[in-house]
Amino acid sequence: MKKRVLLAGAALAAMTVAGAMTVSAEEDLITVGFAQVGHESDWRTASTQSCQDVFTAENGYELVFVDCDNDSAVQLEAVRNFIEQDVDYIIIDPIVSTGWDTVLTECEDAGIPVIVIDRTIDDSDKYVSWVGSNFKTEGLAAGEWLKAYADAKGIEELNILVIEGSTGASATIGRTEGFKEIADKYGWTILDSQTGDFTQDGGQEVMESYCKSYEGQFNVVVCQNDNEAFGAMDAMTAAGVSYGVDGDVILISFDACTAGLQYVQAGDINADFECNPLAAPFVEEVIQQLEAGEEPEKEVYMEEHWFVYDDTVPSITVDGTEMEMTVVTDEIVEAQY
Ligand code: GYE
Repeated sequence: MKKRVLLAGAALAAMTVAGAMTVSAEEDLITVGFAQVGHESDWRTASTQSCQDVFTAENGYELVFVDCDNDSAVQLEAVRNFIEQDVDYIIIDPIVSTGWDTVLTECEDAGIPVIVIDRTIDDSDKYVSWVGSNFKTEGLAAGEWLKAYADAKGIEELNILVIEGSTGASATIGRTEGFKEIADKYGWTILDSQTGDFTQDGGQEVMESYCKSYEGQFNVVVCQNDNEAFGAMDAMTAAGVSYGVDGDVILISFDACTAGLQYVQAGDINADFECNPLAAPFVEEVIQQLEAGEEPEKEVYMEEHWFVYDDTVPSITVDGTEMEMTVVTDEIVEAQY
């Protein structure tokens, strides 16, 4: 199954992979093509960095990295180019969760194992392994924390605005479904739910329009990633709406990258549900298992934490499991990606 690109001889000295990287001669490297979503968020930057740190020549890899700029057509094309280049392994972080079976069949026919990271592929199982997070659990956790927090603060009515991530992304679908399940369970009102495309600009734009349309009507804003929350904070500040632990609006976010946690520590974001982007070491483990002829796990879940400003709610129960809420400290911020 494995095809190794053995680079030897002067003729190969200037060979170019993906038209971008020149690989040196006389090296026996495992080539890995990575079709990354884009560069929309802090989370994404950390994910890209994680892969670039792990798949180095020193570690025995040639990484062919393609930033697909949130364009599904570009991503399919990138995967087909990897097949053409006959790479050893293909990593895909799928922009959207559907439309994959044909191209994954092409990978299978070419004998190239595919490893999916982060977002899921929901209409094909022609990949070796998936390494990522349970987005629905993240949404459920946000909802259960909100319930416990509102009870502790004596807030009886919750009127919620959601800023969703990119449409069709499994991260968006899972977080939306999980949170909505809890909102329905407790009879909360979700006033509106629009996409901010996982970007700061998108979050700001949606929040600006929410501040006009729902002036004085909302007391919770749920942003499906930190960058959207940054944009939403700017929009609320401009509109004279206070948020965070001392404000009128409870602000919830996902990802918990460094800057997000700094806002939690400052009390501007009330709670931040981590999504761990450092998947590359686990992907490498999968590749090494395949190299050794072993069968890797089909699904590998990342470890994550739920972060808060203070211990108003020390723990929550999600799907019957008690989960601790972690108060952000300097050490946590410094250790975060
Ligand atoms: O939450 C967001 C990024 O797919 C989990 O994509 C990822 C999401 C992450 O742009 O910041």
